[in-house]
Amino acid sequence: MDLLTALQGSYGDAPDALRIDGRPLSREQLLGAAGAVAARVGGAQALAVLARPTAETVVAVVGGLLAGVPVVPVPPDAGPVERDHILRDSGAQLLAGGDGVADAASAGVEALPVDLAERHDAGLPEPAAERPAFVLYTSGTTGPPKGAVLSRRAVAADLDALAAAWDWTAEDTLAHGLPLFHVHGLVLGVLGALRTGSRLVHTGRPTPEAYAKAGGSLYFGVPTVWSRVVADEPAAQALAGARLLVSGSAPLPVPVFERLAALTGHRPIERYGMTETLITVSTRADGERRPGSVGLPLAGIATRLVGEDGEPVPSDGESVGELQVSGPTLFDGYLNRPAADAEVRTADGWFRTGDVATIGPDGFHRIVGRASVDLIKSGGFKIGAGEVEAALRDHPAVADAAVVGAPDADLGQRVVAFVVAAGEVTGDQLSAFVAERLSVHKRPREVVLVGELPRNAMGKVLKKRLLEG
Ligand code: MCA
Ligand code: AMP
Repeated sequence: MDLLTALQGSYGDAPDALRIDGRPLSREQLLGAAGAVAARVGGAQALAVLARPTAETVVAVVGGLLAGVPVVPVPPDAGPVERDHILRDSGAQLLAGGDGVADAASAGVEALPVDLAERHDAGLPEPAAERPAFVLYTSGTTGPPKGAVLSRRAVAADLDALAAAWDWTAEDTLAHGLPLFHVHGLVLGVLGALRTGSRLVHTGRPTPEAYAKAGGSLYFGVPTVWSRVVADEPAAQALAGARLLVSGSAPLPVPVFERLAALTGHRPIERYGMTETLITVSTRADGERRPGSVGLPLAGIATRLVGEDGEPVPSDGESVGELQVSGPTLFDGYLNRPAADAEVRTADGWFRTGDVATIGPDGFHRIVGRASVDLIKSGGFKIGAGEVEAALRDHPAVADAAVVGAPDADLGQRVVAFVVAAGEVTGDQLSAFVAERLSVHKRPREVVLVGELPRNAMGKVLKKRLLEG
């Protein structure tokens, strides 16, 4: 079946089937402009898209997908270190979006123009389901981000399973303002609308005021967004007319769940996933929505808990183990990184999430935490401590650095850097240095200058001790 079923079909000729940061777009416009992109990219190894939340970004992404060329979203605020890594690693020679020629020239690739007024019927056959749809860059504990290769089949399987779990249909209007370079905002938040045929309102930024005005029936947000929504009572109350509020990408604090339910009359859906597996576990539109729980595996997904000794952990709602998943939504592997790929797969073909969970006798899953302190979730963004530490060490006034995720009421966790200085430098300067080289959301929100870092006998930094202060 076609990946973009509803887009290709006859459904929906509204002039604002999509509204991206205020810009209306009909499906016919999207398909025509994307067809022109598809005609230009055909045969390319990959198409990088500087993924600002704009209609041009959506057109470029759909153009790549129509042509069967893997789409590589680049965070629009990525500094040269992160951007060049993504372009080099993915082999993308074409860059769409941003300031066109200027951005492409500074990145050393060719600019691919996107013109919303163009109309072209690419007339291309549907690419094979095994072809990669996306290469999505995701942070690991060490080193630069890895490119997760996601097939068209995996994306389609996940969207269909989510549509079934959430009763998501062409009658819905999906509203959100999440970034378009990750699974949440792009795969669910754009392709989900194009596959189900629902309308899409992208609010540009995920602010409470914008959500209140969006008129959605279905809303997506990361916990930071929901926590900001409940802090703005009128905005929260404006969501009472919606059908379903969905939270994901990080744990939704129970008080935020309860407050959202009280102010909107909707107990939010919580769902769990990863870039590498897409969304695998969720509560249901027609089922129980329990605070602190992500519910049941989606159709076609199997899960299990494994202890540190490699033995199965019982589903008693109390015993914790590493959550492992299998099913049709799993990625094909990390681009150019067979060793990293081998690390996350078990001998019998399951994916090791690195998340620690419990499963109740009723099958409900609870995510308890992460196995590694070196993966930080801040505002729903995954940030590898190692990548930020490496960026800090590139500063001439930094002798050593250790990065941790400290608890934060707004962001879930905030990036805190402990730095041993080798010269005159301030925390603000170091934070700005990271923001310029990597993405802005990876910058330390707090820098603590220390004389030395606590280490164990093996020389490993004792991060738990840093967190305890
Ligand atoms: C601040 N800014 C700076 C600097 N400091 N710019 C340059 N240098 C600096 N030092 C600017 C930023 O560019 C931005 O500008 C503005 O300040 C605010 O930035 P920031 O403070 O980082 O934003 P925030 O308000 O803290 O962001 C909260 C947020 C954001 C909006 C909730 O964290 C967010 O969008 N999260 C979504 C993450 C997500 O989608 N994750 C999905 C991963 P300007 O305003 O001009 O832009 S996929 C996934 O996890 C799986 C599959 C799943 O389960 O979904
Ligand atoms: P990413 O690599 O950005 O796709 O982030 C995936 C990670 O986000 C998972 O491994 C979890 O640690 C976390 N995550 C996603 N959804 C949830 C959720 N509903 N509750 C808790 N953690 C979540």
